[in-house]
Amino acid sequence: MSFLSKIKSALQKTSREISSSIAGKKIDENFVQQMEDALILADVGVETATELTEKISARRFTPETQAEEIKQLLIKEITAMLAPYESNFFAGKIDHNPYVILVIGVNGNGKTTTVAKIANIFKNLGHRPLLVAADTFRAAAVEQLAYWAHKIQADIFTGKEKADPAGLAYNSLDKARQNNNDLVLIDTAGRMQNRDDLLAELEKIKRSVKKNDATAPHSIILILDGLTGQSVHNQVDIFLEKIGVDGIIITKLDGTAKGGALIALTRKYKIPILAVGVGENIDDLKPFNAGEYASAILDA
Ligand SMILES: Nc1nc2c(ncn2[C@@H]2O[C@H](COP(=O)(O)OP(=O)(O)O)[C@@H](O)[C@H]2O)c(=O)[nH]1
Ligand SMILES: [Mg+2]
Repeated sequence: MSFLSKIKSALQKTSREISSSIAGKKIDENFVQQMEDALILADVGVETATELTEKISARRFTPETQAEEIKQLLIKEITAMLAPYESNFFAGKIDHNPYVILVIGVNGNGKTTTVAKIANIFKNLGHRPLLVAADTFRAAAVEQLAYWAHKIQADIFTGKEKADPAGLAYNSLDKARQNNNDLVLIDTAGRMQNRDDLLAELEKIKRSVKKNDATAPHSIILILDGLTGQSVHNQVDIFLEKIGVDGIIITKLDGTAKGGALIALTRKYKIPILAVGVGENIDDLKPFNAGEYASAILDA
């Protein structure tokens, strides 16, 4: 499946909702209300939905105005809103050696899978990633990363079961230098006895990486699950405050009708969207492009 059609099909559930509020409708106040509702249902956020609707209304269209015209207008507005949060992550331009990426997020959000997907992209660009299994509490987590490492023929660094993740993270930088890995991807745990424990552990990992290289971690990527809904904002709040977040990746856009959540997130936090996850396979991580995304959620 081509790159664009993959994004489009991933966002089909979202676009179906929005498009059906527009297509073939007589353009009147009722129409505008329905469009606003559809945008809110797609989780673009009430504020943004209202703003978009007002922009459309301000055009003072006639009943003859074609739905297609409105669609194009929405695409233009959404693209403009999101364009500042595109990133060139996929260009693979890393400016440290080794470049250290810390991957964080709640359990089940897609961290381990996304680490593998990122590694694969960078590997195909000629880099030499090292996957670090810092979720040492669950043997299954290490096995999952090892499975992917084997599959994409990338190097992996693991510790003994229940090894200290911070110590492992520290050592992984030495390992990368010995091994000539120019990219270190640290996969972390998402669940602990409680939230404070998890955050304390992540802080410790960050500190120990910094002890090894004062400039590291060079990027902290927060993985969010596109199926989460509004509580995703709580997750961002917590990780942003306690650990810091340089970029966001939203996974599982293929399964959600709430693909608009990305708009609300960027407007609130102004953090770049590095990529979007559109499936479980290794090549199902796509760069985030504002125009493509806007077209996809409007099925254009
Ligand atoms: N459909 C879909 N599933 C995904 C995506 N990303 C991850 N997953 C699945 O979500 C589940 C949890 O992923 P995992 O990487 O183990 O999450 P972690 O607990 O954060 O490490 C797995 O079954 C993945 O295959 C995505 O973009 N789309
Ligand atoms: Mg995991």
